[in-house]
Amino acid sequence: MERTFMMVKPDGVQRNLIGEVISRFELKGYTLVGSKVLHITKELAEKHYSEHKDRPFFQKLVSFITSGPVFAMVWEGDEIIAESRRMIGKTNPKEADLGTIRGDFGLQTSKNLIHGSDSVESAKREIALFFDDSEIVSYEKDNLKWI
Ligand code: 3AN
Repeated sequence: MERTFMMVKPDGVQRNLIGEVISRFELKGYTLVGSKVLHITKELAEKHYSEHKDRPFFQKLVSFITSGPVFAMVWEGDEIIAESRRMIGKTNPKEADLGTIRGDFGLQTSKNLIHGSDSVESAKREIALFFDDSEIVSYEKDNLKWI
């Protein structure tokens, strides 16, 4: 079982896609173990995107992710890190396959609706940045044996 961090970005929240995103991961068979709506501070945004700090779009990225509330989530499941990235789709929504979240709902790289951790290390780091241990609930669903 793996855990990953995902976040519906400000554009996804404004476009009422929170429910759609939750639904896709629930229906796939994954378990939501933590979630909250929050308005990210500049400090948190800079930490979250620190790997991009030297990229030309860094300031735009920080101002976009702090421009409105986001919906932060911790999900759990079998190989969820790689599989959720496949379900999210490529960074540029125009290159993302139809059937992925970005491919179905997005048009621009700078407004690509959702973030998902890309490795075990970044998942651990990002979960710790956004959630206290007390905000994450461990539980097993009875339907797990059917998935
Ligand atoms: P992903 O979210 O697919 O893992 P990353 O980690 O390469 O993509 O980039 C993080 C975020 O930075 C992307 N989700 C996107 O919002 C933004 N981004 C990436 N490349 C560009 C770009 N060339 N121009 C503007 N924003 C970008």
